[in-house]
Amino acid sequence: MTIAFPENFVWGASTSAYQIEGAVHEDGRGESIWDVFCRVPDAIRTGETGAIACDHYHLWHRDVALLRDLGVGAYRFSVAWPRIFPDGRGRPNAAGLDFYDRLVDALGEAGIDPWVCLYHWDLPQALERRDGWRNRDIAARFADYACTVANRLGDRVSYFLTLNEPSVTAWLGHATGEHAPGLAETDAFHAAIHHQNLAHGTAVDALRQENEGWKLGIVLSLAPTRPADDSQSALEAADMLDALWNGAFLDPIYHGRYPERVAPLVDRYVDSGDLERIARPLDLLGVNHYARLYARPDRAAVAGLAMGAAPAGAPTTSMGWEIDGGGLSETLLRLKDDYRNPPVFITENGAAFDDIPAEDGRVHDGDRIDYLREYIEAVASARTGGADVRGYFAWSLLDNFEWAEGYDRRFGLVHVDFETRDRTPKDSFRWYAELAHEGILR
Ligand code: IFM
Repeated sequence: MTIAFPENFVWGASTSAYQIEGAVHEDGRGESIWDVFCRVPDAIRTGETGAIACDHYHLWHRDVALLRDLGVGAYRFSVAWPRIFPDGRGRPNAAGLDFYDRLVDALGEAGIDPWVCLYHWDLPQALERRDGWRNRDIAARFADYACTVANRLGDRVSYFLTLNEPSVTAWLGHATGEHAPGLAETDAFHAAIHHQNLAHGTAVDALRQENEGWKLGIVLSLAPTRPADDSQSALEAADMLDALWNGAFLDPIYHGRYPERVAPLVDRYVDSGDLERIARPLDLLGVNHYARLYARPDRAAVAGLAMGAAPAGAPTTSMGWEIDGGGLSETLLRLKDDYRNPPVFITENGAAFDDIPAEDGRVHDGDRIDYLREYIEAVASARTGGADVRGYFAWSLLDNFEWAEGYDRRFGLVHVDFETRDRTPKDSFRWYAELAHEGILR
């Protein structure tokens, strides 16, 4: 079966700053919460850090050349907030802005549209010392930072995305403690939900004031939720997970209110005018999707429930995440039915597998090609069902630092040798290049 995508459908690839840049002490960059978290014993399964990562800070020319070979029309990357405001406030660090300026120029020369994500989890540690996402003041700090970046790059960049996956920051960073800043506290969890929404809305207002022509959006991690077993309590946990994971971010943005189950939890952080500000119209919604989420009650957990990403016996990636493109089409059709069918770009989708270079020096990752084909087919089927999906960005361009999992969860279209930093395009790279070139899924 072949599926033709429209000519203006955007094909892209995604990365994020802390996962690829390295150079954490260079050119005046301040510490981020991830630099600190990586030093906590056992926080990272492999004991590794993002200190060097793919060394993209030095090898970015090579990575732009790879993007050109891949033939994608767009590249989504994130700006490291602590490179711009090492102390969280004050005067911006010129060297940090210069780095992204050069990158944007090089992308322009290569004919690739830069999509700038302003926050992909690397909060300046200086702001964490002032209670990070627990402190309402972060909304103003974020809007300031967003305008500083956009005013520098926005003569060549049209697309700005505010936050990446606020549900993950709230949940893993503040409820389970698996991500930086490593908190597992009820109040922190609830405050982080609302203050991220508020930061998004405040930044959108500020950016619109600077330039009405910029295309603005947010990137949400969205997934259908399911009960982990057929008990009534698991069913309730799945409904609650849906409200906390999906609704807590979608509903304020598209309906101007929190879901019924979430409102009483965040109420005390919500001031008058907040919800109007969060609900300002957007140009697009970025959707990151990998797998459905399976919920079961867990009284000891901050959120009162625990989640997994696969039922027993399901085919999975090396993250243990279920492989089933049906979860993506379901997510997209729900956006159409329940959220007024916003213009959507899949800003992340992809799979980690245990890729090992073969004797011929190549990486034969047929499993990744099968995965991508299945999920891109799901995009096509949601489009046929009326969902307004306008683009797809593969996660990720490069193998990179997979947060608490370290470097051996390889998501890249390009294999990275973390000893030498050599880059080797995998078979999936060539497959995706053909798709991006022809717009035809085979
Ligand atoms: O690597 C992450 C990325 O930083 C955010 N979305 C999910 C990816 C895979 O876990």
